[in-house]
Amino acid sequence: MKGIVLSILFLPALLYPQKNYVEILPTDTEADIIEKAANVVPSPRQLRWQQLEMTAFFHFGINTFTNKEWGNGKEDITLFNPTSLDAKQWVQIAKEAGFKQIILTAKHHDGFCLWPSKYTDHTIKNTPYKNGNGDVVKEVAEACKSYAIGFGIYLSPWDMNSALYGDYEKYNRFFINQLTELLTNYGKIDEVWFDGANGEGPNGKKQEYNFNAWYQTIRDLQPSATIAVMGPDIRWVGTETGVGRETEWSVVPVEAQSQEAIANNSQSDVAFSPKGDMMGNDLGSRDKILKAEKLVWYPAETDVSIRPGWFYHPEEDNKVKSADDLMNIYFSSVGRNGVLLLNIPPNKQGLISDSDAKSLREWKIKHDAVFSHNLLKNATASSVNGINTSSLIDGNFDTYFTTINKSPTTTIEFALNQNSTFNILMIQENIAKGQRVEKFYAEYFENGSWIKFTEGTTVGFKRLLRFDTISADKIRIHIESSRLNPMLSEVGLFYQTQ
Ligand code: FUL
Ligand code: CA
Repeated sequence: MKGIVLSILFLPALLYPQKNYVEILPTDTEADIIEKAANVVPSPRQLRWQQLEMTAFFHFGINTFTNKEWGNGKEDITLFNPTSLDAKQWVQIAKEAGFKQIILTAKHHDGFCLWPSKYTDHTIKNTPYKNGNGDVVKEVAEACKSYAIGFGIYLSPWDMNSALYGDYEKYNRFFINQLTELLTNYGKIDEVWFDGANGEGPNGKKQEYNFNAWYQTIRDLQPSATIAVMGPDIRWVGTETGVGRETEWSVVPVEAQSQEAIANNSQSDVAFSPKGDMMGNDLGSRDKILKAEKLVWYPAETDVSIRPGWFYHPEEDNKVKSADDLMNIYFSSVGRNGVLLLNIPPNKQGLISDSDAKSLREWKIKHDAVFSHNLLKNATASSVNGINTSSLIDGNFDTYFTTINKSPTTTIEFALNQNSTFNILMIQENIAKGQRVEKFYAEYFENGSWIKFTEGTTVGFKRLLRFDTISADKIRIHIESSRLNPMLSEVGLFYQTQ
């Protein structure tokens, strides 16, 4: 009898082991579905990636020399001749600005390969660069290793140069061969980025991609690499402006992973911007997940270029985003539960231009001036129904607060040891255990009463909110709604002077 009671008690834990996906059954009640959603967690590779917060893109290739955004596969590749390429300079600038991983366009839609691929002549070996002995993938991979930051590759599924494009068997084999070269000859690869753009090849034919075989190749050769955009691990946020959603769920119905949907939403012609259906305001609310058949952990990557174009164009030297622009982008990407992927395109010399480096340096100084001083650091945290409340301000992501009896609501009060001035609130959920918070607001104490100063919906890995400057010595955060008990890693209060 006792045994039966025990197994009934432990049944929910057995039913919902924490994985990065979960099936919804027709018999599941609303409460079952919420509980399942609350227990979907990132895979180890997804968790590592989310914790990077900021990754950088290097768009570099034949377009850099033809001054185009998209080539057509017919360009004269002998134009490719960077005079003073220095991959260490690229990586050093990115690292000093706070980026933890970079992704290089090994091949863009024009089909030109930055490495000497054996499977086509349209490569760096047939250019004057280093008399045909150059390999930019190798140079960047080695620079990343020496600066100890992650390295990823962008390999365009669409290849406007390949004569095989349009032949299902031959092109997929060719693509896997190229992928294999990149995944075996350059050490550890941390991310593989497949673009959604998919048009016609040189013979006017469209190609069907054997994505599952490509994914299998990556899992076999580089099991810890995340596969982004046209891939199962990382979702394109749906814009290319650096702006993510205010409500950003990393747990979404599996339909969000549909390759067809991603391709339809991406550019099929350079004159068109992404169509943006992926920018629906709500991908993962209760309304959406209650209708789903399967839920997956599929977090948002927010990509944007530091310049108007993805490739370097000299006429854009005075259109580089300023430190303030980059700060805004930080808030609208990382601050909205996304990972920022900022493109910094090297120029024709093979260097990051001074204007880009300057903006990045200035932004980093601003960023650190704000975020190195958490005004709650020495505060006293309390909560009537909280457990581990002090772990909210210990500067350690892995230690976290939660509620007793799995309560989905709570109030946490922070008493500062002096009156302080602030205009930014940060909240982080311990996503290793799931994403749960659905609604919250914050108040400060003044003249005997509590006054609301900000509110939000989802939190996720990181939520940053800006508001008019306040001076107070007490604040509190109300979690109004959560899927099961909230699990919060860190809370911060910061002040940006200008
Ligand atoms: C798009 C491409 O067409 C752009 O050229 C760029 O590479 C961007 C990151 O993705 O779909
Ligand atoms: Ca903590």
